[in-house]
This record gives sequence, C-alpha cells and structure tokens, in this order.
Amino acid sequence: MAIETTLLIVKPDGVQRGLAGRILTRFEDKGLQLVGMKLMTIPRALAERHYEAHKERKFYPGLVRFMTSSPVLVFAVRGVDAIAICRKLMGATFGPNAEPGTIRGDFGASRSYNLIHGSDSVESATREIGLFFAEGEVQTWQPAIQSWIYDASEEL
Ligand code: IDP
Ligand code: MG
Repeated sequence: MAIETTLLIVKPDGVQRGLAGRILTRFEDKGLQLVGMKLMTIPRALAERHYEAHKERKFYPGLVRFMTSSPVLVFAVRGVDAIAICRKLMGATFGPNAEPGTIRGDFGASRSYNLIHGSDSVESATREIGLFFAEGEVQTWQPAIQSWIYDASEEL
C-alpha cells in the first residue's frame, strides 16, 4: 500500500450536464483528500499530449475535439492506493458496460462521452499532474478527519 496522488477530469459532458459537483462528491465521500482543482477549457495541444498514447486510434481526433469543446473540472486527490480506488469509482470505460454504482455506470450511456478521466498508473498520474498543474498548485495539507479515514496501526 502506498499513498498516491492521481489526476481526475470531469469531462465536458459532465460539466455541461451539471454533474461536476456530484462526481467530485463521489471521491470526497470515499475518503480521498482533495489536493488540487481548477475549471479550465483544455487547449488543443494539451489535450493532444494528455491522450498521446491513443494517437493512432481511430477515435483520437474526436476525443481531442470533445475534450477541448467546453470547460472541464480538473482535480487531484490523494490517498492510500488512490489510483486503483479512483478507477473503480469511475467504472468501465464505456457507459453501457459500466456497473451501476460507478460514476460511468450511474450517469453515462455513451462510449466516448463517459464523464470522467482518471490516471491509470503511478507513471501516468505523475505525468498528467505535471501536464495540468504548475509547481506548487497541488497542495499538501493535513485533513482533520484523517485518523478516522485510515487505521493508522495497519494502513499508514
Ligand atoms: P479510460 O478513460 O477508461 O482510461 P481509455 O481506453 O484510456 O479509457 O480511452 C480514453 C478515452 O477515449 C475514453 O475515456 C473515451 O472517452 C475515449 N474512447 C476510448 N475508446 C473509445 C472508442 O472505442 N470509441 C470512442 N471513444 C473512445
Ligand atoms: Mg486511459
């Protein structure tokens, strides 16, 4: 177990549909610590870099167009095994396949408009946080409730 920081993005469909707050709440409710947040319209070059692993895929141009089409809520959370926990909260990539109880399962019916991005590994989390946040924008702070989120004798 390791304390990880991961990058999440409420995609344009989530912001347009007024779901940004409810989606953010899922992560807060789980006990993850909010350490960075900004509302922004992603510049094309940044979207292209963010999704560069998919450059050769057929859906890449449409994905970049979608991600730059209107504002997104970018945020970072921290916690023990945060990356895997966030991916679970998000659900499977395609809305129709995503389990109820997950963000994509509860709110989405599309394969491309799937509401939320989350880093999928320690390497991509580090890379993506570096793409979206400047030095010093990700906060370090002590949550007062921390001792009731984790069992300090076992998990920290
Ligand atoms: P992830 O978001 O669950 O990590 P990835 O495979 O990394 O899924 O794909 C990145 C994003 O590209 C997806 O969230 C989705 O918006 C879009 N995408 C992936 N595969 C398809 C597809 O087959 N058709 C349309 N859009 C896709
Ligand atoms: Mg991915």
